[in-house]
Amino acid sequence: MKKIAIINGPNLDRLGRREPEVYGRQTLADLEKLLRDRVAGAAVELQFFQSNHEGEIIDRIAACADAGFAGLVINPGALTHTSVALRDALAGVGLPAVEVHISNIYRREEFRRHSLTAPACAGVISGLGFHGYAAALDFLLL
Ligand code: CA2
Repeated sequence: MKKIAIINGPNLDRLGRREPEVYGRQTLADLEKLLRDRVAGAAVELQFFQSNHEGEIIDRIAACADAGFAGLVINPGALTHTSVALRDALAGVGLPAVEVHISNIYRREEFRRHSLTAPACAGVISGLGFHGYAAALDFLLL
């Protein structure tokens, strides 16, 4: 059984409730259903985690490594642009991670165009909405 964590950072619990023109109308519960349906019948266990707290996300990444997870799909939210601590956590665990952004961070404000966490990830998908999470999951299951 391959275990994959889907980690969402600050404010992503508000998905579908505000800024639908940027992030769409679907909620995190919709994302969970989409991904669970995608792996239905496969020997894959998905664990979903969202937190608005940097330290909790860092603790969860370490816990995933200790628990033998095969990889992480992570949307670090705004921590993408600010958190050396999160980058260090991703780099330190040695688990393959794919960074996902719902919006295309390269066509938005200047401060969103740089990711501190991306260099600690296998790759980045940005701007494809929920499809990005599905593609990231597919990659980790290859
Ligand atoms: O495009 C993405 O997925 C982001 O990671 C989303 C972050 C943003 O800070 C990044 O630059 C790009 C923000 C998530 C906030 O999500 C909300 C969703 C609905 C309503 C309010 C916030």
